Amino acid sequence: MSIPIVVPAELVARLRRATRVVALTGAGISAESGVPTFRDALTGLWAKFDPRELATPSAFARNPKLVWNWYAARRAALANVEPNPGHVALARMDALVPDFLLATQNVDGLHARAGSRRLVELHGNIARVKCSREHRVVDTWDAPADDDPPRCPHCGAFLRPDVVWFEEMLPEDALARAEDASRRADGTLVVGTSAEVYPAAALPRYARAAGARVVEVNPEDTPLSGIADDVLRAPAGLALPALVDAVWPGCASASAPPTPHAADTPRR
Ligand code: BJW
Repeated sequence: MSIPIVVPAELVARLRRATRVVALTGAGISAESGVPTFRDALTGLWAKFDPRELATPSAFARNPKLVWNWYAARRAALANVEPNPGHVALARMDALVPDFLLATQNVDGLHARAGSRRLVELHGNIARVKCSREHRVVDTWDAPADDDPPRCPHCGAFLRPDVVWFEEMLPEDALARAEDASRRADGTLVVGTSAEVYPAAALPRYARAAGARVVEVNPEDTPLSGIADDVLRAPAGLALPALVDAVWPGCASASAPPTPHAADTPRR
């Protein structure tokens, strides 16, 4: 039985008029693709680890093999997942809203695979690997004879995933684009994030201060629920297609590819 999603008429009217929309997504949007969120207990081999404690430079310094293997297992699992209707609905919005930006905290690459083009990845991308010393992205490396992480072909330091761990700076350009879009937005969507990790969690507050309508899509309450004008308490894979269909009737289809407009619009 599917949950009926009620999209308030005032929200429909506001989003239909909106020309500058920014969406912030977190792990929850990929949950329906089968990617575990950070708050979910991990399964199998990884059940005894707290993901938030593995995603730190000190965890990697202490036990590079453990952290490398955790990311390798997640990378392998991602090979078997597909974008879901929530990702597709945001790719549709990219094609429909003149000035749109999707800022994701996710490293899984599913938004790009769904067709989102005006996209910034605030916490990097798990598919890329970089040198842990010089931070140069590395495309190929030799599998080590032992079980340690592979080594940088240039300097011999361990390689690591090109993601942002706690206490590390976010990519400057990605963060600047997300902050700029938020400060100019007239509508903002906050989807599938616990909104506890900064600086990403501050973005909807900038949009709110700029006068944007704030829409949260999350089955659970978050620290941002209190500033949201509308809260859709439903899984993103149901709520986002319903939202897009209510605002732009007939445009939420999962099968229709994004229009050329999105891909051709220069990045701002
Ligand atoms: C669904 C659903 C469905 C389920 N549909 N929804 C200001 C104040 C306090 C602290 C700080 C601050 N500024 C900076 C900090 C420190 C720190 C921080 O924020 N700590 C907090 C924990 C307090 N921030 C940082 O360190 C950041 N760097 C930084 O600020 O640099 C400056 C600095 C330098 C030196 C010292 C100090 C600061 C970096 C943050 C990097 C975060 N990295 C990770 C790992 C990425 C790589 C990887 O994937 O492994 O990013 S941690 C993890 O959290 C990951 C996520 O992107 C991020 C956010 O999690 P997210 O996406 O919200 O997931 P969950 O699991 O928490 O929530 C899922 C949600 O989905 C839930 O709400 C569900 O209900 C919902 N959901 N199913 C819709 N179907």
